[in-house]
Amino acid sequence: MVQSRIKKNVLITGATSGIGEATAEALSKNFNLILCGRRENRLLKLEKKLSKETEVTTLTFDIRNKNDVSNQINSLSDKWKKIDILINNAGNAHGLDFIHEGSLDDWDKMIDINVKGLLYVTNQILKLMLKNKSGHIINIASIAGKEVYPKGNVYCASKFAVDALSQAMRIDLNQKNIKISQVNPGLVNTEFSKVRFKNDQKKADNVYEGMEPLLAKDIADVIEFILIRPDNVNISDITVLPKSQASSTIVNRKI
Ligand code: 8X3
Repeated sequence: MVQSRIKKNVLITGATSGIGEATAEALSKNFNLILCGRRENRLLKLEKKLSKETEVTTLTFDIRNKNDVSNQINSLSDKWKKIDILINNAGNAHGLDFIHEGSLDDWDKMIDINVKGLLYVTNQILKLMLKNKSGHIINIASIAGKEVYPKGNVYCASKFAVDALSQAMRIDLNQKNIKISQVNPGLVNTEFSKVRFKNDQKKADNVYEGMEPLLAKDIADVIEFILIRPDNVNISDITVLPKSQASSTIVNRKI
């Protein structure tokens, strides 16, 4: 008889849409899920759907609020506090403007969510992983964390920070049996551009015009691949682009 293995617990931030939601779906066969996000109704809907596949719980919080991050994660039962995997997915772009024309509010949001929020969550989860003496963190960065592009300034800076933090975590946690991986998506058709352009659907559509972008599921599949490697293997840093994208700015568009 094949012995059923105990499923690992995965906590996903930004699970209510895009790459986070697709990752929750992809992992629902073989992992238990802690779905985190700001939009409770979406979390509950996803919980209901994926509960047919696996054990699911949800935490509603905004990663910008360090007290909420700490209170919510600490509210988990002991069973769920054995977090084997953290997927730091929550992140956004706000605006696409020259550095001399950017909005301070947009800059605050990107740094608060993409950098500080990731740190608040990681800080809490690492306490649990260190107690358990094992763990795996996957940071979702971006090609924007590898190359700066015109008007990308602060968004790129926030993703360069994630890149630095992934490297730093890998170094500082090297002796702690905690793996750190990073995935850098290129153009993915999610709510990303709609948020960046403040619900201007036309501007958002232009980003993907004449080319075939990645789907959230394409990134979710890569995340799953990283997670199911043998324990001794770490995919440390991987950039995933659509076929038609050569760099942040070079895209083969059929227009
Ligand atoms: C998303 C990729 O190139 O739109 O992080 O900034 S890009």
